[in-house]
Amino acid sequence: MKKNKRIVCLLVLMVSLVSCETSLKINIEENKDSFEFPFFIPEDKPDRPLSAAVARNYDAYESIRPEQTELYTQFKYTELKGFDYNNGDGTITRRDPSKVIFENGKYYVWYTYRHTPVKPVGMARAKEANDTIPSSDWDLSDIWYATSNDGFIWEEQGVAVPRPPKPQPGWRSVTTTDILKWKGKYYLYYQAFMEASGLRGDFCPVAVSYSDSPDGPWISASKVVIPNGSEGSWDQYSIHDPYPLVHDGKIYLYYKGDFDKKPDLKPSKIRMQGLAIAEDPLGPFVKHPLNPVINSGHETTLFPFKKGVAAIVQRDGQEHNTIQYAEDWVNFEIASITELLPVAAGPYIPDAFTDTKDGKGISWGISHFINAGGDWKYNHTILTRFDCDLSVSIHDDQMKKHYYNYSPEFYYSKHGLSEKQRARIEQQTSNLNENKKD
Ligand code: AAL
Repeated sequence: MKKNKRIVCLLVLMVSLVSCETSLKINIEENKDSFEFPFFIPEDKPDRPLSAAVARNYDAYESIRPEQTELYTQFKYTELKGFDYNNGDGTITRRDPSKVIFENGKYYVWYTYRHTPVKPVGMARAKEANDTIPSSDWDLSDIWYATSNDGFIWEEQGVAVPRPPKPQPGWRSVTTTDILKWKGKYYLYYQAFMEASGLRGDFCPVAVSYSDSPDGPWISASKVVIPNGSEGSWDQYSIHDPYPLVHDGKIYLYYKGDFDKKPDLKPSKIRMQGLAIAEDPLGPFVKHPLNPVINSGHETTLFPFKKGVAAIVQRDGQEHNTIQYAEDWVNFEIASITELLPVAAGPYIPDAFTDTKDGKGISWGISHFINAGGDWKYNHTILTRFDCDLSVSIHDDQMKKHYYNYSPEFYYSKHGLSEKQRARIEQQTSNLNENKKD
């Protein structure tokens, strides 16, 4: 009896499946035009079944086409003139540039400057570092600055913020600075190391110096202005890449945290970005309760855009190689995906400090290339210029292409298999042949 029941149920199921498929076929046949996706893609999201991918094209992006998206761009790079690196022997580094500002008829940029008698020994050998031997590329550094009339040829002006004497914050190294102009005064925020980077990790808080002129003299506030988080919190060790903008009558300072360190994973840490807000440049800065606010990226690079703020998110994390946007300056969404993004970019942002409600975007700035000589034994970083079209004021089609045609040589020389990978593949092949013989 049970067997007959099962047969009957199976028969009923098959009949209903066939009729459902038939009705679907009839439905599509009768309404073929509406089911087939149209050749000319509808401007607005059509009221019809859409795949997740096509629905996302309408819901998540400004335009179906990246080339028509204001917050999409390619990036172009130009070698800077005016900076000497001792033939790349690792004793001089310039890196992690600030935003670029325009004052007194010229451009200004500040950056980490290391000039040590020897090249860095590396963070893993931080125990060997001393007053003249740097651990990392940014150990034993000061904040220097340069000026330019065109953004391509720079004149180095010298030190802006030197390392202060012990035990002041930054006595070991002051690095990775950024500039704020607020009520006619200038503020340089920077990482303030009190131990050689790598001894415990890349651990530091943020300190600040201020001046009446971009040419200094700079007075240290002699205090930590953005402290490390409480024990067990995501930013308990690293407050990196301080990046101030002005919004809503306040100072919105974005920064990076390195956390979740798991030595068995490569890389061992993840990096995300947080936000701290103050009404006074010397603090107190209140960290946003939704921190971290950007789930990827490495150095912070943001700019006011229309009502909100945009971010160049590069190097680390699930959403690296994206440009993101937050209309509320807190909740970021991906605006576009791109490549060859500038690393540690300091854009020229004319409306960075104007508390604008209609940000115009950016078209160039200074970024850096780490391990510029291609040999970690002589590790040093150089500054470079980048150009792009993330500006509502320009429309440069050459920046809106979406395909880089890399040469075969680029793939083979820079992205070939390692010996270990070749050995694994050869082993797989021989296993396959062995199995065939059996
Ligand atoms: C940079 C920045 C911070 C880190 C180190 C120097 O790219 O993220 O400044 O501490 O690397």
